[in-house]
Amino acid sequence: MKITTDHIQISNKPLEVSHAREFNFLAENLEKKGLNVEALIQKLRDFQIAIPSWALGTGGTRFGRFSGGGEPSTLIQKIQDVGILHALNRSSDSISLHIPWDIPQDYEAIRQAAAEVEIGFDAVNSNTFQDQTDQSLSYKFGSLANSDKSIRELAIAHNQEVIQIGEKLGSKALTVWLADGSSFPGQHSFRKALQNTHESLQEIYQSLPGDWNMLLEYKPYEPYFYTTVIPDWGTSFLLANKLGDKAYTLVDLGHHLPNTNIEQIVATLMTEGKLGGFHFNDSKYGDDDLTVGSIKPYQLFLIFNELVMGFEETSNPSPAWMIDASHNLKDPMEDLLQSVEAIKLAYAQALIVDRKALEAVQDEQDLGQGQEILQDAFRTDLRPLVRESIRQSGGAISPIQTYKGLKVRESQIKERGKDSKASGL
Ligand code: LRH
Ligand code: MN
Repeated sequence: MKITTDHIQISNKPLEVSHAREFNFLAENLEKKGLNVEALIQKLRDFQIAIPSWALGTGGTRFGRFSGGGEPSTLIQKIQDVGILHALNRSSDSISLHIPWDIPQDYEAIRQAAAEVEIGFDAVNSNTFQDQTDQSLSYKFGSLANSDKSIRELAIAHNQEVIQIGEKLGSKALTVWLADGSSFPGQHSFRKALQNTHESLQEIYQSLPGDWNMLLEYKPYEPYFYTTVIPDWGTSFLLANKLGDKAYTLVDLGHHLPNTNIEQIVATLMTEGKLGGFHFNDSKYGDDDLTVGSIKPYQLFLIFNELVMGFEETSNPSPAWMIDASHNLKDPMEDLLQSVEAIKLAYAQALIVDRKALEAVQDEQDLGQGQEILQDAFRTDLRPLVRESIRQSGGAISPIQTYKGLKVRESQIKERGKDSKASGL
């Protein structure tokens, strides 16, 4: 199914009057606060979030998987689904591929399919946490960190192949999430594992094209349950510094031990100019990969508060914005539309924080007023502003309502069948 401008205009018609009333009321209040509403809208229109190819189907857990039907079973169908999201919210202009789950067979056809729906290719992800059917050596006990040099070389070669695939599609970054670790004390030498990882990453780093970045994703546990070789931001940062200017740390919101202050990690990485990207999702306990903003929306706001300050006060380059979620229960497309909206809302809230006032009360240690200033922004309903930014970009005033109204899932099921399955987790 392809979403046309007619689809958008017809579905926007009944919402235009109420939207205009809500937006004009909000815009008036924001201008009274000295905010430039047009500038806010432009920033929101420019803010694009990459969609993970592996989240367009129904994810599962080890206890079960309940497919919703009509899943994209080919890379072209995945690209078309991201095209549908982008047509609805004009905020998802690229797909992030995972190799080998999404190895292109016909590059020209893939590039053409993407161009037809106005999307590009964001960071490509390597995968040395699963053995492929024809694989000679196993990653069971690790890949880049493995004590066996031939297994490390296999994993290095895989990452180099992923870079070549990304180059043919116009990607500009390689994301390395290393599952390597141990599940029992005594299983491996922490220092040798880290040294092997550094040396392996150095070889991959040397294969990076000049204008590419390497994004090092950290995670405290799973699939191993005693150690992970890159468990936290500090180890990722340490390696990124050792590797060079093109290496950065990637922050997956679900990859933190309970109650970790992620907004402080973001501030520290930006101070060092090493914040390379995000995998947005939400979680209550572990790496739950839930809808962004569904559990801790205030934390998401505080993270964007640090990002907006960091853009003004540091030289950290603009990070790669990506979602990384797994949809076990909701319709994956609805879930992704909700996640993109939550991210844009948090960004909008951070953009209206009265920075001057906040800085002044911080100097005066007026803690109460500091909270008032932040929560005034967080508690301002900016949904009409986000909707207006999407409307001005030719999208749907309510992307989810339009998605449901157009019965997209029903037509995907008719077209692809109830049992079509997407490759991925
Ligand atoms: C690991 C992770 C990583 C991906 C995978 C799909 O938990 O966050 O980013 O490779 O999920
Ligand atoms: Mn991730």
